[in-house]
Parts: sequence; structure tokens; C-alpha cells
Amino acid sequence: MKKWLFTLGFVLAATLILSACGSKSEDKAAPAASAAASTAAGAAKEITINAKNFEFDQKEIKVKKGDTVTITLANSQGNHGLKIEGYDKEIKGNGSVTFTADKAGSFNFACSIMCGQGHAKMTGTLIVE
Ligand SMILES: [Cu+2]
Repeated sequence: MKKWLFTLGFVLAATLILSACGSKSEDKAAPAASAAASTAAGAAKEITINAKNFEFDQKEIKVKKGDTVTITLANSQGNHGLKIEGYDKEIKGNGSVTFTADKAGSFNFACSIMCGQGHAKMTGTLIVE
């Protein structure tokens, strides 16, 4: 019985030590990786989206986290806007907006000017990886 308890204790201790070592090396690796990512990924991305009745020519925009993103909206037909949910960025009519993609994930964008029958179809996704 005592031997069994000792073995159990040893296994628990070994697990704790191993997991402590594991998390330590992760902590060490994480800042280095993110520092490398921010220097490497802090690129300037310029994206032009053309809008017409009733669609955007790009349904999916992909950027990397940390990128400085400039989105330009060009209306070739009708008058449309572009609003990115989650980033609270909006372009009304022709124009552009610049922001840092500091949040990863998928963010829906949509036309923000009531432009007519197909307004609700004017959507897309900004993907920040
Ligand atoms: Cu619209």
C-alpha cells in the first residue's frame, strides 16, 4: 500500500515537473515568435475593392495580423459604402481607410449605403490570419 502511494506520488511529481518545464519553454518561445511575426508581418497591404450594383469584386480579403491595411473603395456603378464589422471601419462612397489588423479572425464587411434592391447581397469577409 505504501509502495503504491509512493509510486503515485512520484508519477504526480514527475508530471508536474514535466508540465512546468513544458510551459516554461513555451513561455520562452512565444515572445520570440510574436516579435518575429510583428517585424515580419507588419507589411503594408493595399487593397482596392471595386463596387457596382450589386456586388464587390472581392468577396474575401486576406491579410496577416499586424499588417497595416489600406482598403480603397472604388464605385464603378452606383454609390456604395463598405463597413467592416468588428473593426468599426467604414468607407462611404469612394475613399479609403487605413488601419492595423491587430485582431485575428473573420470579419464580415458589407455595403453601408442603402443602394437599392441588391444592397443586402453586397457582403464579403476580411480574414486576418
Ligand atoms: Cu448598398
